[in-house]
Formats: sequence, structure tokens, C-alpha cells
Amino acid sequence: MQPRSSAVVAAALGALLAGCPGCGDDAVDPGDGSSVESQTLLLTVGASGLSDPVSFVVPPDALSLHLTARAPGATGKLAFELSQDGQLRVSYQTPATADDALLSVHDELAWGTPASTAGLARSPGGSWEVKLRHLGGALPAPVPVLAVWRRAGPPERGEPRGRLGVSLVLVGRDGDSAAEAAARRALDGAANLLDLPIDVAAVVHVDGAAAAPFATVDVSGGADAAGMRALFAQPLGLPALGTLPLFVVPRLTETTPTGGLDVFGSSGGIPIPVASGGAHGGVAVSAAALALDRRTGTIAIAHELGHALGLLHTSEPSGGAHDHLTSTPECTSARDSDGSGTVLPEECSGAGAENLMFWALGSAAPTLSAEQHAILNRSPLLVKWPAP
Ligand SMILES: [Ca+2]
Ligand SMILES: [Zn+2]
Repeated sequence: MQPRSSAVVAAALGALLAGCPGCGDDAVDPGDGSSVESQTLLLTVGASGLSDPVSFVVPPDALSLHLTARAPGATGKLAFELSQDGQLRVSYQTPATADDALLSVHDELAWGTPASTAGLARSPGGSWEVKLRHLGGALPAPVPVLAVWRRAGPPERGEPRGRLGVSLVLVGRDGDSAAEAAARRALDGAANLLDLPIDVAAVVHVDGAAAAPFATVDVSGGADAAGMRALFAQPLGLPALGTLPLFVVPRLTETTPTGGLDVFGSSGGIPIPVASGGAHGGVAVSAAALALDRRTGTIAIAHELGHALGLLHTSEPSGGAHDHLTSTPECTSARDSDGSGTVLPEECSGAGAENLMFWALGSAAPTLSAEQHAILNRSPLLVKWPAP
């Protein structure tokens, strides 16, 4: 398939941002044989808090399907309810054993498949029905939902590959060239860990007064943290499609019941939206982590990019929640030998602490399973969209 005009891509994005009914069917050749197509759906949430259903059809050779709902200023939580060929796939009440996880967030909601063993086994091709739920009251206007699917290339091209383009956003570094060099070195290392070619597509500096609010970003609450949402949504003039924004901020902290602590990185979502510029469109790592040593910075970036492309933690800190992949070991609370309520890497040796997506930095040389690589390689974020 040949590249189509960038005007078509701009139309699809405009439809997401402005809500343009019927706009936005398009296809772009990423150069690896696969291609992305998109459709913008408009959903109106009534007083019941649940929208009427809207249907769309995904071709049988689709490798992945991602949905993004963007509702700036929404105060309640957003969630999808999704059916494929008449069978309920996802609801906001989805239990932890669901085949593809669902996160409920403010402002902007992204969901993607495959994200699990069951999702990998089932093509996203078919007839889909999407409903949008707003937990906390009606939304005043129709909400645009961008559906993006990536189609396989010709069979002789083999497994999907693609390349990841990263937009590097250096916040509060005041022109420190060492910070950019450290970020680029860590990105090279992350490309090796993820087995994914990574290009730096753009470098943006945010300095002075613009950087002041982000000197320390509190990531408590994860993707829904107000500081994270403000960081990702600031207007930077970045291409909205085709690159993944990586923000390097001076310091990231998290508030816990026992006090505050520094964290190395945080992602705007699992996965993040395909189109950036919204409140969840990026990942953040701390300059402190990058300055610590090359290994720490490399692992921090690779781990957050893994989230951005759809990978969950193999085990959460409590040991009570895990990804839905059969290929990754689970570390359960039975391993909490000191009774701290947290399963630490040293307690999970041989039970997942060696995986890149374990919740905390453990192994000196973390790895990914074949299933995790397959999820990364199918992401529509790996498809290069032409510059507008
Ligand atoms: Ca423990
Ligand atoms: Zn994580």
C-alpha cells in the first residue's frame, strides 16, 4: 500500500479534536508493510451516564485496535464498554481476569488490544460496538472517539516490526546539553531492551517560567495525577501523530501513606493515546534517574515505553494484581516474607523480578517474554505517520 496524503491524516486528527462526523477514514504505509486506518466516532452521553452504542467494522487482517476518547474538562471518570461480534469484551466493571485491561481516567481515555494472552489469540477483526460511560454525571457535548487499527502487511513480510519515533521534551534543563546526551544514550539502551528501533524525531526544550510548574511532578494516582495531565497537555507544537512524547522532568515524586518518595518514571496510560497533545499523551522520566547511572535511566525509559505501548506490570506492589499474560511469572503476596504488604524485587527472585515490567527496578538485565514483544510490535504507535 502506498502512502496517502498527509491532509487525510490531518483530517482524522481534526475529527478527533473537533468532532467531525463522518470524517477521517484513512490509511498510511509505515514502510514495514503494515498500515493504519482510523475512523472517528461521536458518542453522546445522556443523563443515564451511558451513551448510545456506535458501531464500526475492523478488517479481518487487523493486528491491533486502539480507541481514544478525548473530553477535555470532564470532571467524572470515563470508561468504555466494548463488544466484538455481539460478545461483551470490556466494561467498566471488568474484573481483573478480563482478557484486556481497562483503565478508567479523566479527560482522555485510551484502550488497546492486544494486551493479554487472550487478546493475542483473538484477531480484533470483526464488528465492534462501543459505548462510553461517564461516571459522575452527563457530558455536555458529543465526545469524539478515535478508533485506530493496524493491518498486517503481506504474509511474506512476516511478523510486524515498525519503528518508534520519540519526541524528546527536556523540561527545566536550561540548555544543559549533558541532559539531552544522557537521554539519547538511555533511549539507545531502551531500544535494545525492547528490541525495537527508536528514532528521536524531535527535541523540544521547555525552560524558564514555562518549566517552573514542573520542577517536581507528583505522580500519585498515576496517569490521572493533575501534574502529569498538565505536563502532557501543554501546547508544544509537536506532531500529534507518529511520535511518542518522552518528557524528562527534574524530579518525580509519589505520596504514599508512609510519606513521599522519588520515582523514576510514569506513563500517561496503558496504552497511551495514539494521538498526542491530550492529558494522557506521553511518558515522563526523571532527570534524577537519568543522572544516576546509564543502566537506571535505560530501564526507566524502557519500562515506561512498555506501558505506553500497552504492557501492564507483571506484578503490582501488593502482589495481588498481575498482567493477563501466561508467559510472565506472578509474584503473589505469599512471597511477602517480611510481611510489609509489598512484594519487593528481592522477594520475587525467580517469580518475575527479572522482567522489565515488574513494578520496581529489580534485575540488572531485565527481559521481556515473547508475548510482551508481540504486544509491543503490534502497536499502532509504531506506524510512522507523515508530517502534516
Ligand atoms: Ca515485603
Ligand atoms: Zn510501571
